[in-house]
Amino acid sequence: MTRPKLLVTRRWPDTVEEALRAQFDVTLNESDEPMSQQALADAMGAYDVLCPTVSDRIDADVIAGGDRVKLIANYGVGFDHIALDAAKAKGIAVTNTPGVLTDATADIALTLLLMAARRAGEGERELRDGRWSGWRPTHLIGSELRGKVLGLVGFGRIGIATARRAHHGFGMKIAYYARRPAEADIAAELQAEFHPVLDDLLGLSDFVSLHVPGGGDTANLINAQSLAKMKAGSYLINTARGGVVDHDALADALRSGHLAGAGLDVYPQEPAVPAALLELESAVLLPHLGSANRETRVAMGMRALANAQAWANGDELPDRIA
Ligand code: 8YV
Repeated sequence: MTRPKLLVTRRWPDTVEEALRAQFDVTLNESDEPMSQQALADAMGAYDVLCPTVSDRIDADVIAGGDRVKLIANYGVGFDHIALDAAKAKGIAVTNTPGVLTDATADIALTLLLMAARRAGEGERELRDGRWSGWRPTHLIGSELRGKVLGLVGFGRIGIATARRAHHGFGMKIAYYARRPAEADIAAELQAEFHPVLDDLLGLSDFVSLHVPGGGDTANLINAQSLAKMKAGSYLINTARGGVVDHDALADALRSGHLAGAGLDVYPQEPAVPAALLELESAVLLPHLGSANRETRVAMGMRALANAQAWANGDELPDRIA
């Protein structure tokens, strides 16, 4: 029996690649470079299943490139890089990998929050550059976390996991902005205050952490006006999508000192990083590490494989988003 042809656009952990090969006729992009838009479009006519990542733009032109792909099994939870409407119009199913990267991403949100609050990146740079002149009472003073308000913009799986770490681990107070209030048990566990108006949340938070999906609805949600509503001396953390933040406005807010710091893991045009931010000591900048631990990257691959298997068996897709 011929096995379905499956294309993996970037290398995945070895164990996942082996598991994929046991069931599919697998082609891997072995190069360190992402595939071109043309190569992705050509793949639409050559494979049954396409497994992209956040670094592939599966836009309407790519989807129009051929008629063979029946499933796009994304390796990741966010899917703003995939033109869902175009996929739907062609009857292509799309899946993602929810749940398995919640803890890893929340860990990185806390990493950024701690690094920004305690000026850890700035300190390490100073030390490595040989500029550290020794301990002194006023050197690289950061902010206490206990008792400070962490405002979460979006209160889904990752927002809640971030809030749990901050509240139970660091004694922070939790407030959140979302479309609807959280389940009563979660709100009670975290003593979390619901704010249906974003500006209200921004105005009372010492730290703001973004956990909304990317895409048109949230593009530049955090812009010059919203940054102006944030408390003087507060911090912005983003592990969601780069497009949610206007980075020029963020650089202005950091430069003027209105914001004390920012911690970013995602950027609008990755791997480009806005030049204005690179020059600012108060910006902690990570290269999209949200899900980057061994266990999580394997679990993401296994979840994409489970979706591909379900598709091959004609079963309901566990994580169908289109
Ligand atoms: C992943 C992410 O590493 O899952 C997501 O949406 O942003 C990441 O943390 C990446 O998307 C892999 O495709």
